[in-house]
Amino acid sequence: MKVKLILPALAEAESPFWRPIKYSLFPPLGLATLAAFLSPDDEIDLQDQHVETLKFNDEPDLVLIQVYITNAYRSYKIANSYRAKGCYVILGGLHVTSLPDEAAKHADSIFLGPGEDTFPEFLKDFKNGNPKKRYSSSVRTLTTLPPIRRDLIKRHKYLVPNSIVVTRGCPHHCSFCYKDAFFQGGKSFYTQLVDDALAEIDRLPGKHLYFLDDHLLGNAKFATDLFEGMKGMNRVFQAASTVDAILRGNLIEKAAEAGLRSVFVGFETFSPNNLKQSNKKQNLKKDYEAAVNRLHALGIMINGSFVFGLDEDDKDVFKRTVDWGVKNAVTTSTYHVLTPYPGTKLYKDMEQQNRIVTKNWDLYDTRNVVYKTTNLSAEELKNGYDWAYKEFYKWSNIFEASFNHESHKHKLKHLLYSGGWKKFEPLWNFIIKTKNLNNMLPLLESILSKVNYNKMNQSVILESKTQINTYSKPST
Ligand code: B12
Ligand code: SF4
Repeated sequence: MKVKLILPALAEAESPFWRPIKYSLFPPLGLATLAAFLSPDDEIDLQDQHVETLKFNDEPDLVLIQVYITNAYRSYKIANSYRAKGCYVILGGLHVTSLPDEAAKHADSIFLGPGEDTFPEFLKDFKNGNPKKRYSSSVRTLTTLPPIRRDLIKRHKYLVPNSIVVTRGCPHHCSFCYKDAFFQGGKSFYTQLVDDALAEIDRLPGKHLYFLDDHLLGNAKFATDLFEGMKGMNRVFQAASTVDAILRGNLIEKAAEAGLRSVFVGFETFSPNNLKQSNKKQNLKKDYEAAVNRLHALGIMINGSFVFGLDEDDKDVFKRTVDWGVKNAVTTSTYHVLTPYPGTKLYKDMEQQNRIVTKNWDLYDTRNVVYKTTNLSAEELKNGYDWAYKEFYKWSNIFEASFNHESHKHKLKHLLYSGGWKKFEPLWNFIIKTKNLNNMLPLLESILSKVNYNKMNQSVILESKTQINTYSKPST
């Protein structure tokens, strides 16, 4: 059978803010995961519109499309055109799970939640000629999965071809997060077997890995065993964690020993009321600066995530947040305008309060204001968000933040990583055009090389270890 798997480009692909490098980072891992359930005899074509021009002159038997919120309209168009040719089209992913009735109008079958249990079930039904209209995931396990079809990924087109996920979901329940909606009907946080995860890592060439897990440190037992197993594998990796997990116990030291060199941290807001509004209990009463110091003492760079537009935010929030990041030598900051994704608690609350102002999903990209604000006007929020990005990534601030590190090596790494990520767009575009992106990986690996601890750093670790006693209460 001929099967086509498509990741349509996000709406931003046509906007002036399109940054080709941001969308040439990761290959379509979800689709390569699903492809593993197909037969070796199937003729498979996996296309990612972020890095290649889609071919439409084919007539596959089966078309799978991954739908995110801001590629939804494009996905529906592609689905309609293949259905018009008589191909069987199935849609799945986050947005289909949030709004199944909307998606169902453009598909022969739709899939809610993760696909590891439902896609193989569908394949059986499809072969028997009686596929269902709707499949909802309920069996949540990552054991005995066939190896991801990484051979279908065009590695040279990505800066980070070695993306990997060894857990699914997260133990927390933030009200703006997709997580609860996506995983409803079954477990919302589960892990691979450690040996399977290590085997998957072993199959990946080179040194660098990027864990796309929502919270790699979320299950302490699993993470401890994983990091133990990774020692000696000579890897450098990037991942995501919460402030809480960074401060608790000594898991973060184990992660650093295993090769963790940069971490995405959801700080989101400094206001306790905003944290309560977002049900982000795990951040309440946590000392963000202690977390930052602890990471820096371990030579780990930080990508801080911050949300603007929560109800307590005022006009000063933008400057406060940027200044804090610079002062605390945060390497990169990701700012978001609060976005009520359909299916989330935040969306339901806002809809009840009549605060949703548009349902144009193309605008739900965390750069636009799609709801009625409270303290700030929509214009102030949008301008403040744009200002924060410009301000944080001004050369003077990049230099100042870099120089706030103790070690010279960390200063240099910070400068190269932050400057390289935001300041050389034309160069990135040139490298992408000349198809040399994957050749940049050794440079990334060297920027992520180890910063050796020194006496000063050790004392910071000890200081933060004494502080953790006060924060050690698990928050889930
Ligand atoms: C990689 C990634 C990206 C990449 C995406 C491109 C790519 N090549 O994958 C890039 C960097 C472009 C990106 C950008 C953004 N992202 Co992003 N990203 C992720 C991340 C970290 C991993 C995705 C992944 O690979 N997951 C692992 C695979 C195995 O799971 P999966 O893709 O979901 O696929 C499974 C199922 O969904 C299902 N499935 C999927 N498609 C289909 C199709 C069919 C037919 C079937 C049967 C099943 C099926 O089966 C798969 C196996 O179970 C997720 C977080 C996460 N952990 O998922 C956030 C996430 C998707 N991103 C998010 C956000 C907010 C953004 C940004 C808006 C951030 C920003 N401010 O710029 C932008 C724009 C996204 C948008 N406009 O919608 C949110 C989405 C919220 C939402 N409700 O849409 C997430 C969930 C993070 C979070 N915790 O909030 N992102
Ligand atoms: S901690 Fe992160 S992934 Fe987990 S529920 Fe909150 S926002 Fe979502």
